[in-house]
Amino acid sequence: MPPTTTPTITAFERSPDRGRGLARDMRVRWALEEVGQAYEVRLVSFAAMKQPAHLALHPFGQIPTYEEGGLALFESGAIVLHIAEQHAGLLPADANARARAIAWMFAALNTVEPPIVERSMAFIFEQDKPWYAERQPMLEERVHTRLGELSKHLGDVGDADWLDGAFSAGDLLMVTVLRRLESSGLLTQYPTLSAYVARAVARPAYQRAFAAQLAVFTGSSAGG
Ligand code: GTB
Repeated sequence: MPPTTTPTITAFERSPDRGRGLARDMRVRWALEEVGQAYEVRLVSFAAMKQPAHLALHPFGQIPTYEEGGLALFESGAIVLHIAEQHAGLLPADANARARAIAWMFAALNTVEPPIVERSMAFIFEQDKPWYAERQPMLEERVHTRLGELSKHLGDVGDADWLDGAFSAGDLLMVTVLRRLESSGLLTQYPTLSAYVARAVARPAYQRAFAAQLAVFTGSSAGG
């Protein structure tokens, strides 16, 4: 059942990605747009995220959070799953297809995202370390392994548009994960995956969500 009160999510007051839609509120905004659920956004600073009021919502002091009526949630995957369960459009009605779509949600966050994040964390924080030159090719190889497997899956299911039948919350999460590679150039080596991401980001709901988070950045830039 859709909520009776308008949900409120949290997002960075000033995102380090400069409005490129890479912070994890993007996936929540996108899910809400896909199902046509209006929402409000409370912007938080890095300092506010570590204060008791925010820690009461998010034990790790991060964004995004989601509040709706008496419910407060953290973890973008759990939030997207909650939205998908409340509304039609992001999970199939058939029980088996639904279970498979949820498996793709976990695959995005648990199997594909970790090597991507580990590679980018090393790129950002370890470039000056003596082990970086030796470690980075290994981290990159782990990303390639997952990209190759994912590309093969999409190709093997008959050049499918989406991971398993209709667009689902699994695709939504997977695309937000893959987008984290945009600036690395790694994705361009996989035309099937590049086309998959392009198809997803062309969706009107994605475009609305992207514009909304970009407006936060451009708005705050103009003001500050
Ligand atoms: N597992 C949690 C979830 O999925 O919700 C992870 C949440 C998380 O990592 N939140 C980050 C955060 O609040 C923002 S999204 N960080 C502040 C902190 O930990 O103090 C991660 C993120 C940040 C910036 C970029 N970027 O600039 O490109 C990309 C992704």
